[in-house]
Amino acid sequence: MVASETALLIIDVQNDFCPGGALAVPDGDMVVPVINSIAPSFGRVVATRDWHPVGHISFASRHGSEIGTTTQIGEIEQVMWPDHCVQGSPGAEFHPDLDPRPIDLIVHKGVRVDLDSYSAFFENDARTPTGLQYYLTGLGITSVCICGLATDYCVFFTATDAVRLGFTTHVVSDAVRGVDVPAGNIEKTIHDMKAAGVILLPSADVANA
Ligand code: VGL
Ligand code: ZN
Repeated sequence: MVASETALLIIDVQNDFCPGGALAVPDGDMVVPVINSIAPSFGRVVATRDWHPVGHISFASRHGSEIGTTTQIGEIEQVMWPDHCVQGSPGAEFHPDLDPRPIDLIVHKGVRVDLDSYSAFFENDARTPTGLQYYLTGLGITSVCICGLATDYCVFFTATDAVRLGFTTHVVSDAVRGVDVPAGNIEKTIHDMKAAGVILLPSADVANA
């Protein structure tokens, strides 16, 4: 068993981020068996779902923009994504092989039509909390292990926010995959996570986290 003050955060293991999905992460489904194998060792497991309304601000279709470009919206540089993880759609469901039994709490993010959210802790205005911080601290959690999709977006922003909030923060290196938009972004964000104090850990070592 993992120490009781360490929670597992499973980020966005949803159909749209897996091969065949609207915003497919290369080999995104490969994280599923790894996550299924480690989740039962944790006393507390939280899963997030990207959960966008129709016409969400991150959808290129709303702006008539090209996918993968960026649009400045107020203070936020918003990447233009294909329509994905629309609330209640099959693409927004968890990958069918993800074992839901160990999951204690599901956090929905990106639910406001005019505001995106990559981090499980704060929306992209860096101010609006999802409430996850208070859930974890209220339970005496001081350390998190993060896995899921995508390394260079939701995993990256969740991990760097977790460090900023004072959690000892691990990313499970073989239980994440990235989109790499723009090219080189996975390498850059892994470098930046390490520089911020995130510990990269293979799943075989999670029991020692
Ligand atoms: C994500 C792009 C857009 C993610 C979510 O889960 O990393 N990436 N929405
Ligand atoms: Zn999204």
